[in-house]
Amino acid sequence: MAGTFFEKPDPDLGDRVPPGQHLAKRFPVLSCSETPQIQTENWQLKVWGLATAHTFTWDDILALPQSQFTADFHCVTRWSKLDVSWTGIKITDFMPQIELGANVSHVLIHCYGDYTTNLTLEDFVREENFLAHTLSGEPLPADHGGPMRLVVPHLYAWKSAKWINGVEFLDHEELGFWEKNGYHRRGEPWAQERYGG
Ligand SMILES: Nc1nc2c(c(=O)[nH]1)N[C@H]1C(S)=C(S)[C@@H](COP(=O)(O)O)O[C@H]1N2
Ligand SMILES: [Mo]
Repeated sequence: MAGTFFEKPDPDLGDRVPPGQHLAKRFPVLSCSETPQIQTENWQLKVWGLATAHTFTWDDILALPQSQFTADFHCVTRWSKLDVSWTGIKITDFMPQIELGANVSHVLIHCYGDYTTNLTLEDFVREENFLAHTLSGEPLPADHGGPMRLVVPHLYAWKSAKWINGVEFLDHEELGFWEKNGYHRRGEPWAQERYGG
């Protein structure tokens, strides 16, 4: 099994692979629920909480600047996938569309299928974070979070919420699905922030 799906990192890539991780040969699918089927014409992204409530449609989001990304992807179950290529919208290009209230310090990301995950505002609003609708030049497959997912490359991949449909702005931390179930509140792979904390 291990030999078929995973390999030890090449020494040349050693500095790209966080401690305790193996390289996945393909791109595994990891979901804790069935894959929801969402048509882009019905898709919505809502923001609420300490921000002026607003609903973005697919066309609203696609009208924002598009960027290409190459990002490494680290799952806490110990596989990593290097150089995944995506197209989408930078969070730093999305945020100017939102009227934030005072004292926002955290976000809770919501998804079709009810998955949630939490981030500090600082971890959410980073240059390298994005909303992805395209994977390797093809429309993002539903199993990988299509039509739209969040990608947060600097944290374990459970923060990269598939089927995103909401961002709730908060002045305190509220834990998401895995974080309530014993995973780390932040999940930084180089520090192996896997559980607790
Ligand atoms: N909505 C939702 N997002 C999710 C998950 C999930 O179960 N539901 N799983 C997370 C986990 S644990 C990982 S490793 C990645 C897996 O993404 P992939 O299936 O595209 O590899 O998605 C994350 N985002
Ligand atoms: Mo994961």
